[in-house]
Amino acid sequence: MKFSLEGRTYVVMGVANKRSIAWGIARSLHEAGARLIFTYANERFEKPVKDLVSTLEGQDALFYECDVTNDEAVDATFQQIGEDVGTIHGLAHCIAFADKEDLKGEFVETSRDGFLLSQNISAFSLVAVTRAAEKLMTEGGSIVTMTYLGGERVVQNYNVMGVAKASLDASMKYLANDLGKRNIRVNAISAGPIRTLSAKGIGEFNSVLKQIEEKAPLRRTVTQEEVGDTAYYLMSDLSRGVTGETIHVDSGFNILG
Ligand code: NDP
Ligand code: KAL
Repeated sequence: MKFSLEGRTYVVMGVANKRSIAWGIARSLHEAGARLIFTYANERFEKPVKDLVSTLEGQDALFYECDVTNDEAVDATFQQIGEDVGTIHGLAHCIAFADKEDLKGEFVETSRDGFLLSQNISAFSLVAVTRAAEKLMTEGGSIVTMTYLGGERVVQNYNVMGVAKASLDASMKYLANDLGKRNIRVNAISAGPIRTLSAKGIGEFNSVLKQIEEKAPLRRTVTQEEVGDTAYYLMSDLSRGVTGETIHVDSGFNILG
């Protein structure tokens, strides 16, 4: 039995399908008794997300469309959430995007538009949703974002997304400093590679997985469930003294030289 999150409400952003990391987080929070709110980028995803959530027994979830590139949409979404539920206790930000063309070859070839697009969706969005969500965290709260090792060091092909994750990681720390006085914590999970829709069709993904199986201390890749349980820890009072932190859920791969 988990430390209960009953009576608490969490916003989960970035469920695309059952393989999504956000879905692993949602299931873990659901098992702990939390009420969940889901956002998706556009109405195309409304039905698939609702169908998925209908498999969570006894979950009285709410759903909102929210494209994070649109300030009005972000503000309107959180205003509506406030009107519908009042207080929220946490938010999982599981959103990233870069143009496929910028995820291969040399980083030096990145275009201005490609650079700004990935920064906008993958890094600034954390600032925008935090600003809107914190108003609803009247009892304190916990914000968790998803990052990757490629923001700390050079990982082949990650390119423009690595620079976006470096920006996300720094944003996470500045936000933690701002919001700490209101007892709102902001942390990141750095996940090892997991086969999701985002990873689909990306060249060399299989060889990245193989490298983890061969070299990571645990000699295996990680699962959405393992990331979900770490998000649960960060959302719960078990982590009440932790903010501005990045927890690597990556079978220990990041410690290797
Ligand atoms: P998914 O493809 O399942 O999720 C990516 C999500 O980003 C989708 O739900 C997509 O929404 C959302 N998104 C993209 N653009 C927008 C937008 N403009 N507005 C709102 N939402 C948007 O992949 P993952 O679960 O792998 O990715 C989740 C997070 O985890 C990302 O930050 C990723 O960088 C990170 N991560 C992933 C790793 C992996 O190996 N998979 C490793 C480390 C970190 P929609 O479907 O509605 O378009
Ligand atoms: C070194 C790794 C290999 C892969 C390289 C780059 C991965 C970048 C992740 C980024 C989020 C992927 C995309 O933006 C894909 C996008 O261009 C096309 N896909 C889509 O539009 C789908 C339909 C939607 C749902 O996707 C999004 N994102 O909206 C990194 C690996 C080892 C680890 C990974 C995959 C990290 C990560 O950040 O996801």
